[in-house]
Amino acid sequence: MPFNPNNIGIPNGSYFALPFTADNALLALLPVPWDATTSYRPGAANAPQAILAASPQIDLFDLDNGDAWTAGIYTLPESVEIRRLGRAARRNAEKVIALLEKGADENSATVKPYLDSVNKASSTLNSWVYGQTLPLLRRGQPVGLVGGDHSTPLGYIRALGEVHESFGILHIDAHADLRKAYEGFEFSHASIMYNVIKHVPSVKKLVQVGVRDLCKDEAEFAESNPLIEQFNDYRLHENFFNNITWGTLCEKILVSLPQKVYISFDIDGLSPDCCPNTGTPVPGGLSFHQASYLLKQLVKQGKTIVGFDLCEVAPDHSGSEWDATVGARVLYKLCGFCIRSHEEHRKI
Ligand SMILES: [Mn+2]
Repeated sequence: MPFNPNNIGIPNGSYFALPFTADNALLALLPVPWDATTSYRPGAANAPQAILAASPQIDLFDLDNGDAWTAGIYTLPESVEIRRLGRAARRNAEKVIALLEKGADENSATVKPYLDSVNKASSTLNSWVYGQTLPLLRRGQPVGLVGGDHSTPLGYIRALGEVHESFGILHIDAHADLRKAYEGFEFSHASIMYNVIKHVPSVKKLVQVGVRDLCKDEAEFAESNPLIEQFNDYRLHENFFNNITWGTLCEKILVSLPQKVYISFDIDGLSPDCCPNTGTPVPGGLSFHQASYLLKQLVKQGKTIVGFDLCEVAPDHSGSEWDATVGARVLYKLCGFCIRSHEEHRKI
C-alpha cells in the first residue's frame, strides 16, 4: 500500500511510522534505552519503545512546521546489547544507592566495586553513542537522540564537538545537571552539563531554561562560569506576574546563543502534568506551548539546530500512555524545527 500521510500511521519500527531509510532522510533518530543512574524512579530506558508505540497516532501535518517531515526522518534500530548493559549497570547502581543510603562511604571497599562497574558501563555507553553518531554527523545528517536518562547524550555531544568548531546548547530542564558527580556516578544524569562543559570545548554557551531544583554548588558553578546562562523558572514566572510576555523572554533567552544550537530537552523541564511519571518531577515548569514557541523563535532567528536529544520521558506502568504521548509530540516538534532550521539555513 503506498504511504498516505493523511491516514493513521501503520507501525513499521520507525518513529511516526514514516517510510524513510538512512539514504533518503535528512534527520536520523537514535534510541538509547538506558537509565542506569536514575536516582529516584527508573523507567526512562523504556521511553524509546513507548514513544515509538505512541508516535504513529500523530498527524504528520504540523501547524508550526507544515510538511517538514517530507525531508525525511529515519529511525536507527534499538540496540539489544546497550539495553542489556544498561540493565546490568542499573542493578549495580541500585546496590550503590542502597549502601550509600545506609551511610556507607563512596570509597569504601563494599561500595567501590559496584561503583567502578557502573562508571565503566557508562563509559562504554558514551563510546557507543559517540561511535553511532559521529559517522552520521560527518555525512551531514543531524541526529535526534531519544533517551533514556539524561546521561545518554554525552557521547553524542562529544561527536558534535568534533564536527562543529563552535556551538551553543539550549537546555530545557527542571534541573541544572551541573553536579560534578552524583552518588559517586561520574556520568550521572544529574551531571550531564557539567561533563559537557568539562569535556567538550566546542560548546561556547549553555543556556538553561526552566531550572527550579538545584544544589548550592550548582548555583555557584553556574554563576561563576561565563559560559552558562540560567533562566530559572522562578524568575521567568516573576516576569509573567509583572506582565512581561513570553515572546519578550524568548528573545532574551535566545540572544546569547551562537548560530549553531544543540537542544537538550529534559521532559521534566515541562510542567509535571506533561510528564507525571518522569524520574524526578518538580512542580512549576514550562507549558508545552511555551517550549514549542521558544523553539519556533530559535528557528525564526535563523539559527541552525545541529542536533537534539529528548530525555527522561518515563512510560507509566499502570498502562496510561500519557507520558509517551507527550514525549512523541515533543519529539515531533523537535524533528520539525530541526528540519526547518536546516531549510532556513540553506536559504541564507
Ligand atoms: Mn536533566
